[in-house]
Amino acid sequence: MTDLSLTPNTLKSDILRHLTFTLGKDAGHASIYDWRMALSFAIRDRIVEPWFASTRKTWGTGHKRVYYLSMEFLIGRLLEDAAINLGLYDQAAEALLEFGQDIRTLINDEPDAALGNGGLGRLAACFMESMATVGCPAYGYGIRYEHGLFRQRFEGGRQVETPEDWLKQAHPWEFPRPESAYTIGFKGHVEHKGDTHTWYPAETVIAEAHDTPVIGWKGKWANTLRLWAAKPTTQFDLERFNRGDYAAAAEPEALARTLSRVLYPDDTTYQGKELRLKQEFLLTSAALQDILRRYLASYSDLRDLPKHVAIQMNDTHPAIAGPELIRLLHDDHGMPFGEAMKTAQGCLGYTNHTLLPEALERWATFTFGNVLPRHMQLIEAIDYWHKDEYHSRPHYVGILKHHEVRMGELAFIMAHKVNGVSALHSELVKKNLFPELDALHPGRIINETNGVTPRRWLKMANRPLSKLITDTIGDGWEDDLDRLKGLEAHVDDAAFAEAFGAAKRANKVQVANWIAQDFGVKVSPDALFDVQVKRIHEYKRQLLNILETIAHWHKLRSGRIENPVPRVKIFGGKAAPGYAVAKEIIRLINDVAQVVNNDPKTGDLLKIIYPPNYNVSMAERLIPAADLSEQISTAGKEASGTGNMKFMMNGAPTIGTLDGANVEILEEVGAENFFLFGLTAEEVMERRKVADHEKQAIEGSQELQDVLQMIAEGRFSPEEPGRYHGIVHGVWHHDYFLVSSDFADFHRAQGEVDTAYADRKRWLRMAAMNTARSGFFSSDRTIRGYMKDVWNVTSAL
Ligand code: 26V
Repeated sequence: MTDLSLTPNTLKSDILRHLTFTLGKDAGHASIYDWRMALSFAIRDRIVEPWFASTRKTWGTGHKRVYYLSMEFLIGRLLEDAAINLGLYDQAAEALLEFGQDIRTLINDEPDAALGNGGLGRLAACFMESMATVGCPAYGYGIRYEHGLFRQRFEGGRQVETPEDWLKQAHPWEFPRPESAYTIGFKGHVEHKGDTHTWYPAETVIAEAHDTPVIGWKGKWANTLRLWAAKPTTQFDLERFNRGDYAAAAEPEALARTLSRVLYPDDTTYQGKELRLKQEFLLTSAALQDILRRYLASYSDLRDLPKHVAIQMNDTHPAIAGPELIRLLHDDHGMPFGEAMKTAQGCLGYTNHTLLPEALERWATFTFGNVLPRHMQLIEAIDYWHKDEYHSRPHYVGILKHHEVRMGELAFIMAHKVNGVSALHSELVKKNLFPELDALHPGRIINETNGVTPRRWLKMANRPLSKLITDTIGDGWEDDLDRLKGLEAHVDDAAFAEAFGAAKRANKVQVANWIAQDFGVKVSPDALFDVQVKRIHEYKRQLLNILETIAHWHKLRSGRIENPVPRVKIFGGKAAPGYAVAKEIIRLINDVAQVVNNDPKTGDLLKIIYPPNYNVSMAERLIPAADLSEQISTAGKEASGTGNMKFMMNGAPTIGTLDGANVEILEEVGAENFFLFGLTAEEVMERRKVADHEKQAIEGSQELQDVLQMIAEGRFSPEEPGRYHGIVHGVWHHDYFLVSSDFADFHRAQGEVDTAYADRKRWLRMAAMNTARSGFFSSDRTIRGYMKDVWNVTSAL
């Protein structure tokens, strides 16, 4: 075996070798980009061995494999994560120093791979890392979007989107696999002869694999993230080109590539666009063809597929996996339909990530039947089979309703396990989303509470705290996060508490410097850093947060607060480009920031910062510097949340509602370390029935009245006083998300935050308790849950 002993010297010579021979650059003339690529290749070389070893072992032992199908993998930067998991970070830093290079500069030069919208995509990325860490043999399957999530700028406070182009520079982590390519069909017609069904697609594209190795903690195991790029089946048309028709000659190529061109940026409303359906089928069909090819290389009886293959559908986006697997088994391999059903169900699991009705995928049967004619027939057959098998009353339960294909029902019926992503959410999936199907299939719906990888979100993102943790309880916590409990014994030790505070302060100083440099606002690192970062959505209630901020400002300026606690309110997040209300809220936050940040009366006591283009890297910067985690969604609406877990791990107490995983965070951390407010999910349902709940709530809170009045009068938009009439009117008359009803209690809870923060000893204890009790929220725990309850697979380590 090649000797990959990892001394700084070999790393150093490998960096130089790659700089010279891979990049063709001389050290004297190399740019930051060149050095970053050279370092990335040197690190990647060290991933390849464990990657091969893992793959060989899985083939050798015939271990069951997990296939995670997801339209989104929000992986962010990979260099630092890989270096840390391989234990190579310090050596790399040292080697680079000898070349006069700063490793941080190189790390920050890497584009942030934003192949996802938010929570669902980031969860998939955390799962990939955890599956590698716990030694679960797995492939992630996704799409290699040329353009990830758009970049966000602010112009006059308004969001402006520009295309993202992470692939403009070479991506050092992937291996193109042109030999792993599959034909994907669309449209056309189906011919039936007896029991044989043949689909003749009218359009075809090629899905070509690009593999990125995913290395687990300490490099003990590595899996593959396989992303598909769409390519034309018909090559460049030379004849047309020679005739001088240059545009037409390139047309098939351009059309095919459209399929993997861009990530859909709207995660709030489902739109029923043909291109999106094609993307979903591209991912799913390519994945399933790849899975069957791999299976048939070792086994021949397809009925045994569930013994060796577990396929997880990340939401309904790959739910076409059910019919596609049946098509492959039944149409292509001649398995009887009923047996194909059972086989597919044995393999498939479905995770639901949202209850919001507008985000549930429902395709018009017309669109669906046009794009995927054979799958449309199979869905009718599945629906019929299910009704027949379970004697369900047709008008109650079904996939097809009102000329639509309901992907949630399809995924449910095709899966042997369906899961929600937090305890509360899973109960609501049973009660509100699939009550009839749950009754027909008791036990199929289970819970797997989300988690996040502590390697990226604690070890890597928060070095000062990681060091303190290791100094206090030793190492080993990184892949056994329950050990953080060991910190509890120290929370009342003044020296430890101060060290905890010092770690937090170091992170805050970094953020304060960045804010000063990039946004020209001076903030004090001793102020309370209050952070709300996530996609902008009405249910997440950034509006509640900014309204309360205005109330606080109003109180401050009128001198009604004794010994005020200085606060920095930090917002971050993108709105879907077509989501007008969300964009209004962004503009309001920016307008309020303008006024507040320039108010000499309040000065350093209150600052509002909204850095544009929130992404994974910005999260890694902000979360370790947060004192307070804002998790204030209308109860019953946030499926889980995962940011909430990252803040907790990094020692930021939550101000939050009883929603999603907040419920479990509260349970773990204890009420004394959590700022709870707001209506419960049940109270929310009741409250909405009150005809004028908005009016009642607003009239019950002088503060809220004043705030709405100030906005309505144009206090924050003097050049256009009517700018926010829509928002104000919404709170008064169409407050579906109950901003008004929860305002007063939120305001009260924020006051308690101030009181707690002013008592330094109490605050540090709370903060440390949050870290100490966050072990449950490691995605290793989540993955082990899926392995046992859904996938029936063991660790290969
Ligand atoms: C929905 C749609 C609708 C159709 C078009 C494109 C598209 C893309 C993404 C989505 C995803 C919405 C669901 C989602 O992101 N849910 C979030 O999942 C997190 C991980 O489980 C969870 O923590 C968040 O609470 C939940 O909002």
